[in-house]
Amino acid sequence: MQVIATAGHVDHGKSTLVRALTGMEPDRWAEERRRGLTIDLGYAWLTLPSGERLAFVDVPGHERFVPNMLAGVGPVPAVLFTVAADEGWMPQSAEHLAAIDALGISRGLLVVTRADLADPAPALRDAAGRMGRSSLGEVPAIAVSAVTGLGMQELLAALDRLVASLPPGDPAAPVRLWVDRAFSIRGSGTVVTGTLPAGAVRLRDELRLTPSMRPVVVRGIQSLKETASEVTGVARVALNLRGTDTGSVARGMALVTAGAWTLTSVVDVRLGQRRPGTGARPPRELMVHVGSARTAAHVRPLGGRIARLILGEALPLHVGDRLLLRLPGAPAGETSRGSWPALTGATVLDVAPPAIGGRGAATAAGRELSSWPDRPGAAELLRRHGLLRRHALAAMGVTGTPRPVTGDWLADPRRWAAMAERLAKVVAEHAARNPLAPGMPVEAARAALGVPDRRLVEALARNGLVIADGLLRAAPGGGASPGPAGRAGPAPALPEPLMAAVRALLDDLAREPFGAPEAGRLRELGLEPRGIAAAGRAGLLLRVSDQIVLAPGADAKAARILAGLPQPFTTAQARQALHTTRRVAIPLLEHLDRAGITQRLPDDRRLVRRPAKPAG
Ligand SMILES: Nc1nc2c(ncn2[C@@H]2O[C@H](COP(=O)(O)OP(=O)(O)O)[C@@H](O)[C@H]2O)c(=O)[nH]1
Ligand SMILES: [Mg+2]
Repeated sequence: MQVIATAGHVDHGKSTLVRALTGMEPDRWAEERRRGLTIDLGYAWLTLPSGERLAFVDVPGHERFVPNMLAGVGPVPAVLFTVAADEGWMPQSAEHLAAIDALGISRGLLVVTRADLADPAPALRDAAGRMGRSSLGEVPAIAVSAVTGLGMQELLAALDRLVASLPPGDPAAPVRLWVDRAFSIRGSGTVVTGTLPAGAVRLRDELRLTPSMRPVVVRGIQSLKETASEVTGVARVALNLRGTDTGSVARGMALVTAGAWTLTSVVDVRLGQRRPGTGARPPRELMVHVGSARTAAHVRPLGGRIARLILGEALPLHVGDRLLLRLPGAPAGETSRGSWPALTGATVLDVAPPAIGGRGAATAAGRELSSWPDRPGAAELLRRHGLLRRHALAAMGVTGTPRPVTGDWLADPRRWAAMAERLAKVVAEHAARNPLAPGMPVEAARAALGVPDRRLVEALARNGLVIADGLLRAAPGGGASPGPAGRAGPAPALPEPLMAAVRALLDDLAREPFGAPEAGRLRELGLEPRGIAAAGRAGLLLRVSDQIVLAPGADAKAARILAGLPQPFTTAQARQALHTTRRVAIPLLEHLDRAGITQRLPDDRRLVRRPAKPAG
């Protein structure tokens, strides 16, 4: 199936043509039929000679109903453009063509109607020329008369050729069904209709209703009045919904696949290029039309053809979506040079744009976006955002995402490398500011980098940093931190006053290896617990307990001495052999127990279980 919208000035025979082709009445309202005037969208369909089915969305041609016309043309891929032979090109002919052009619709037919009333050739020539300069380009043109039947067979054949040439919808695409009608049927609840451009809807599918994103369940499907269990775009569909009441559904809302669209009220766009007066600045307020939706938008120019739109209502969008921008209250048709046209198109470049600060940032953003293609991909979006979750990128409408850096996070390679560099710097700075701290808390590093997830910090740390107990520091041998190569690998540089105190302590210990300094001596040297811990981590001191500090290797030396005693030995024997006091001997023996060098027996005596590794 395909769907095509009519277009053209009021009374140029659109509804008559649809009626003649389909045998159905597109003007649904009594008022429309009484006045012979299409006010709202009408729907009708036929089976073409080829067997292919074609649905029409018949639009109003009167200038008062332009928003309804746009809601009909918005979601369809092709148009049937009518011009009356006896009237020729008229204001709404121009306005409809401008809308088609702004939406970028490139497929269609020109039908010169009422050919029984005047020679169709001049109107045809004129219209074909104007359409040729629009997104439609050169399209097949046919003169018809609904009264005499002239050209109707030819028109059917042309429609068949057009339908055959239209791209089929991608059945795997996410669903976005713009609601163009919503009503209730007694006994079956809410029914919405719309043009499904792509994707599939099945019975019992759960979809989201924008903008509330309320879940609704499909409990009935009809396409062209036939009941179905599944429908695939392109199609006209009517869905019976559970989970909502009619009062809460209206034209302009959309039924969307959960998680597949970004519901956004801020977008960065490239304004349509087919506008006269290239120097014209966009107005501050515009109406935005997309699908069957319309909303007011505040326009912030970002330089060149790039602008940020702040939408009055959130819309489900993808990058690459085409918007129609309408100047509210502007006269139909094209406007004079230098002023902004009544209708222009815009291409959505970013559906979740970052906040922009001052003028300089705006100009930079505009410059960056100017270089983007109309359908940005993962590379462009990641370059701008740095980091994006995979599902967020999918909801922007980008498929084929690159490999995540961690979890479901995707990163721009250059930004990622810069972040790794910055993390190393932040950690080094933290170490310099807090020489006695065992490392930088991961959470603090996350905040300093301004990244949203600590897993990212962990992934970034893989390059030259280590994390232990939630603390980040330079990896030994990682080359990130210069330092003397001690027995425990390169140690972080310690501040000079601390180093001086450590040297004095090691001098004491060289004379009396197990004569751990008393609290008074430590105070005298200015050695506090944090300093001792830092020197311990640097391998400059051996921390036996919180109070007992010895030179590195003192434990191995003690083990060798104790191995020379008759086994098992008592604490007193050990204390004498080591020439020390109980204050040092007991924590030192417990330290050796923990290291598995000695074993404490139930009677408090000990055995040396294995010779200690040679010192050094
Ligand atoms: N003589 C003649 N009148 C036509 C033809 N097509 C439409 N009309 C008349 O033109 C008027 C407007 O037609 P309608 O289909 O409502 O125009 P719409 O506003 O474009 O939908 C009606 O009075 C039609 O009967 C035609 O081919 N020949
Ligand atoms: Mg009509």
